[in-house]
Amino acid sequence: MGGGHIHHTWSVTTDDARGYVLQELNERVFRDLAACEDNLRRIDDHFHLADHRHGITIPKHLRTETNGLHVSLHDGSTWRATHHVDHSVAPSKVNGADDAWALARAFGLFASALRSLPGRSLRATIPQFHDFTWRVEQLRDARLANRTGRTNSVRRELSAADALADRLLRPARAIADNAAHSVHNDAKVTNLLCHHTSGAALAVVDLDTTMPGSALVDLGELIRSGASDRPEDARDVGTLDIRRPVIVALIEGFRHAYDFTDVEAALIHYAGPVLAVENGMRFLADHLNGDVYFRVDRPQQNLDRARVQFRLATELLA
Ligand code: GN1
Ligand code: MG
Repeated sequence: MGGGHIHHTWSVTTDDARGYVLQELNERVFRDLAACEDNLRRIDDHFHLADHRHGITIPKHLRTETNGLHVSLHDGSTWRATHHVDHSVAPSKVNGADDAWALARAFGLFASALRSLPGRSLRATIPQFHDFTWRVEQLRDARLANRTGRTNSVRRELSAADALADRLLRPARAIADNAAHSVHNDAKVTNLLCHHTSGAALAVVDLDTTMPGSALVDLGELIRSGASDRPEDARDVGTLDIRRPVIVALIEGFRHAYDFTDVEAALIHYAGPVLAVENGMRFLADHLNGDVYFRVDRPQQNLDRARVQFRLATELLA
């Protein structure tokens, strides 16, 4: 199954017609697999053992004989599997305002459900994952290191990143400072499974970054991934527009299921731009570093991804 930039994913059907999703995990990105596994077990229990219903679910993980969720092979690779969610497909984009409302509500329900997760907080699986200032520093380091000699060719994108980051530094800090629960942290629209005919949201996937964070980050990811109907790596970025009714519906759908505090509500306007710029800086840094983090199919792909994010942020702030 294509789509994800980090793990490798296969759809598997056994001879007795049972469906599974099998993943080889990327341990360069997820270095603390024990933290991932610990979190995932608790999240899986919360959604599959809890007697109350959350209105949204996650795929059920297969357990090993020792109740583990991962299996490491002799070659050092690590794998896990979930049951296939019946009748589901992953959306490639948001089709319109009604669709947007329902997809955002699903992530709102997910974040709401995590509020009642029993016990201690989830562990941080990737430290500083949404630390905006750190992402600014990583981009600066990548530019100075100039490992692939690409720095000169992306001067324009670097100044766009600088200007946008300056403008968003304070709201980004405010979003992080008000984080109070665990959230998904990678709530892009393609991390949902929907019913193949009705389009209804069925399950949230890609749970490795589910850890403490801000629900505004989830809303921001939804906005930056759903605002346009063009792909994340679109090449003709000058013609990329955002769909205001879709954005309104994303906000309303999320809020229908998740109660923001007043402080958070005042920051909603910044969620989309902050997450667009954060992702843009990460894509651009990876382009400068030689595409070592996000999987690419072609040499300029991370640069195109970065340009799309900066364009989206500019449009969202206009
Ligand atoms: C990655 O794994 P995937 O493709 O769902 C990334 C997210 C980015 C996203 C951009 C662990 O998500 O943070 O927002 O790409 N995940 C990780 O599309 O870095
Ligand atoms: Mg994914």
